[in-house]
Amino acid sequence: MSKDDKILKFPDGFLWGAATSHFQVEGHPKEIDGTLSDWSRWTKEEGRISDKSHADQACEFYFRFEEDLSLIKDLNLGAFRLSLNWPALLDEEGGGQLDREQVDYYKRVLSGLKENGVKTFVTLFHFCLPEALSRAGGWQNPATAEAFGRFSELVAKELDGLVDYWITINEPLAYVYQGFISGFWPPGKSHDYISAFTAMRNFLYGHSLAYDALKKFSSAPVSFTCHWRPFLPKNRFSPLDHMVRFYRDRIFNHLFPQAVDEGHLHFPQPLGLSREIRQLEGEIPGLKGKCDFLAINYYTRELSRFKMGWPIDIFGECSMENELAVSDMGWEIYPKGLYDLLVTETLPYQKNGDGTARPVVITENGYANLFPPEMADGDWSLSDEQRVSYLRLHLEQLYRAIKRGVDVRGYLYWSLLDNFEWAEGLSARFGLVRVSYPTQERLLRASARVYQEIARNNALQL
Ligand code: IFM
Repeated sequence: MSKDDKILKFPDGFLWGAATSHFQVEGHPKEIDGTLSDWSRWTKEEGRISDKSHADQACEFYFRFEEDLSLIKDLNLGAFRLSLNWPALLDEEGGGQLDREQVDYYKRVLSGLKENGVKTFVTLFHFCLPEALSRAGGWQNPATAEAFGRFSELVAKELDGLVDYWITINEPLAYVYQGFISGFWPPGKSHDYISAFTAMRNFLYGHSLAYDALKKFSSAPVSFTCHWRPFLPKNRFSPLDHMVRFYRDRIFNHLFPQAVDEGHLHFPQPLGLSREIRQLEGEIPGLKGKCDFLAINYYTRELSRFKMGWPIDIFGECSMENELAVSDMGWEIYPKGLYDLLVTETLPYQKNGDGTARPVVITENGYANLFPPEMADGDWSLSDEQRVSYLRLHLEQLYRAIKRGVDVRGYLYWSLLDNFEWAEGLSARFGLVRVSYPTQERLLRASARVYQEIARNNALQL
């Protein structure tokens, strides 16, 4: 291997960044009494969060963002992804306006980033609904999509110029899966496929409305993120495991981007034989082609398997038996999946309707360890070799894909900080930066220092 082979140089202008979302980091004071959003209520309900923690303080980003902006700068990051707290942004007086104090807060955060030359990625829906909309049926109700469109217009008017990339909806299929199939997230339904498919349709409708609303005021590119997961049959000799793999892949990975590109929703057969599902199919007016860049979140693969039972469930289940090393989330580490999805599986979505190329951004990728929330001091977890290895292996695959001609413009590590990991609470730590929750002390992990160098050199040294 020559000296040059050991340094993987990324394209000039490649964006190195980190991602977060509001509920997971903000510790927003309005969330504390549990009435603002579905998630603030959910965290107060018995048995919802596995380590019994909540997000009332989280990383106190709402109060400490200046410190965190300095971290972003120190780490040489050129991009940062955050999400807007839709519930907190709505004016309590009603009247369909935004709360001025909250708008000012986001303006300060975004201006701070831009003053440091950091490109801003802003997500409009990252899993949290205003409580009133949630009580009125949430994403099962098209009124939520319409409210989302109106909200998007209000923020676009306010934040135009401070946002470089818009993301309307984060991981719609992960949300639908957890909210309507596993039941681990609000609204807590389990194996309710009709509600899940109804929510998908409304997400598509909401995305279309939000896209138009943003475009009225902003020239920044707009997309949604896909949590992309390679599905493989648990037993490659089992036709039933292959069948399950096929349906899980079609729905989880392809349904949303395909519907956006085609402008209408259709489910693989035999789902369309059900009258209720058939009614959800068809054109979504105005949706076609509303995606300016492909935003991919990638973590792991899934081994799918058939499950005996009646009625027969073509979606089967995810096998709990792993074949590769796993993170503390139980997620198999499968860097090659990132390469495969970039060079093969997402190819149809890397083109606009007119055949021109649609660029790709990796909007999340990261590794979690579990440590109890109350660990405050000591040398725990600063030496995070597994995260360093995960990061490097994935970047190597990303580099290979770029070399093969895939137009990837940036990579955002999930996450800048340890934060509130939904049903897993504060224990699942994804951060480059360790957060000690009782004290809120931030300390750079080894991975942060490795990433800092990669970003500085725009290169990965093997
Ligand atoms: O923490 C989440 C994030 O909110 C959405 N994507 C996956 C991450 C890790 O589970």
